[in-house]
Amino acid sequence: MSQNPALPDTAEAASGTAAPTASTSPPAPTAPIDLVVRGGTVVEATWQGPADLFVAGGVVQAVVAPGTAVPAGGEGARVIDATGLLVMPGGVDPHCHVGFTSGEFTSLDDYRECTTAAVFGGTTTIVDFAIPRPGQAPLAVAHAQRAKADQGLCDSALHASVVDWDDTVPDQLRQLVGEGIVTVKMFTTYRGESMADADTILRTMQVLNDEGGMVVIHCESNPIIEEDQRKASERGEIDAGHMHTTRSHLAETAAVAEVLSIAETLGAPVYFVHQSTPEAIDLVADARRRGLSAYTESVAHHLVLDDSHYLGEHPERFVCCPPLRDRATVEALGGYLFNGEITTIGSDHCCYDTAQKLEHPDDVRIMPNGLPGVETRLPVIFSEYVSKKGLSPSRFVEVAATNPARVNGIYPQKGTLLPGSDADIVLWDAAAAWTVTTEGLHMATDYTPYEGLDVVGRPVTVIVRGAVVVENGELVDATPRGRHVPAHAVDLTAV
Ligand code: DUC
Ligand code: ZN
Ligand code: ZN
Repeated sequence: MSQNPALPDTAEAASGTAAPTASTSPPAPTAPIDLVVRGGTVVEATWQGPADLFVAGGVVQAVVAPGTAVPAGGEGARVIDATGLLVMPGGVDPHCHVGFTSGEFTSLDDYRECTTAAVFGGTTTIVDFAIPRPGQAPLAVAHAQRAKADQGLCDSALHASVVDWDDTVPDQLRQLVGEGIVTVKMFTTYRGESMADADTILRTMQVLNDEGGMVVIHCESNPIIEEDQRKASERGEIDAGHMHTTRSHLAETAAVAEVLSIAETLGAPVYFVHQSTPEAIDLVADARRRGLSAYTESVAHHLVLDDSHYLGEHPERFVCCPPLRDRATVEALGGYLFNGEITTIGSDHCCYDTAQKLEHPDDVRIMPNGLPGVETRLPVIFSEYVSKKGLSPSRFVEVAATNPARVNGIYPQKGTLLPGSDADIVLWDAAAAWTVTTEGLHMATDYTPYEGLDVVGRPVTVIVRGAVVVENGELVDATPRGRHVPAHAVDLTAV
């Protein structure tokens, strides 16, 4: 529960301190127990309390009362002592670009590198994007990206993407949904790259709505942005130091309003990525209250960092879209984390380095935009909101793991510790104090936007489908065991 009286928790999280439904006589496991996590405090989106976990064959078998004996056959199980630690479902990052090409730049990591950083940060599932370059077909691009999943240290799912409409797109979308790629990323901006027009957005939403899929969309009004950029360029203010003045709140709300109107016309679900302003979130929350399945994702950097970084020594390292906002906006955005209006938190991880950013230091229109963040998403949000502001650990799990799995159609395989779920588990030291440094992280770049930030709370041991991959902060198993996780039709009833 929130300890900040001004900021109520969601109803779900508020009821979440009830005793766990741990059983003293667990159901007979389907295989001998091979892993036991003992002595910790299990945190799920709906409850937290002392409990032990039984795992067999990479799958959670039971959540049991502390000290419950392992059923016969499991005498040789490995036992991990989680005393003093939180035991949470591994993080699910709903917004993670791996080796992402935009304009002339490709972000620097591959699946092995990105998922290595992910597991160090407590994330055990990433959702990547398959975004066609001009002229490419969505289906082929998705197949090519999906084929990389087995290079990962953890599992991944995929958003497809539609940029241009043609007669083949409906069948491609149906095939994608049939194969378990049910979310489709669209952009209202980046003309000539990934921008889709309103017709294409409407038609894509229509087909996906019929098939059980969902559009996930980057909303910034391209005409407004291009006009603001033109004026900024005339003033000689189109460099990284002016990034925050080139993409306005209004550009975001205008595009959100238009896309919501389309979704509402169709009765189609829609998920807004990286919402960075209270006005934009309010539009989505109001639509939800009118009965539309509309969802807000915020990303970690918008919830923590502000636009003062554009005035610092390395403004290019903070160039992202939407840009970092002023401190008052960041604070207001945080309130939506407490009041339940933010559905998920992603990273919008884009692993560019400083040299790439500085190829065009004076023009943010061609500078690669995006921040590295797959590894820092969970620690930074836990520290800023759970440790420092009293957000409940259950709400943290809800936005960082459970809801991302739900809206992406991969729950309850991912995002929970329910029996039958993949044993993706993070043991978390809520009291560990540390300082974020580039050297201490594992992303394939030369900087972190959180350099020098003092943080409380970190993952200690990370388990991927029953295998201990990170132990006491060290990578102990680099086996590329990642799999592509096919999604089922999105079930939004519980979100
Ligand atoms: N925003 C970013 O900051 N990076 C990648 C794409 C995007 O929309
Ligand atoms: Zn985006
Ligand atoms: Zn993105």
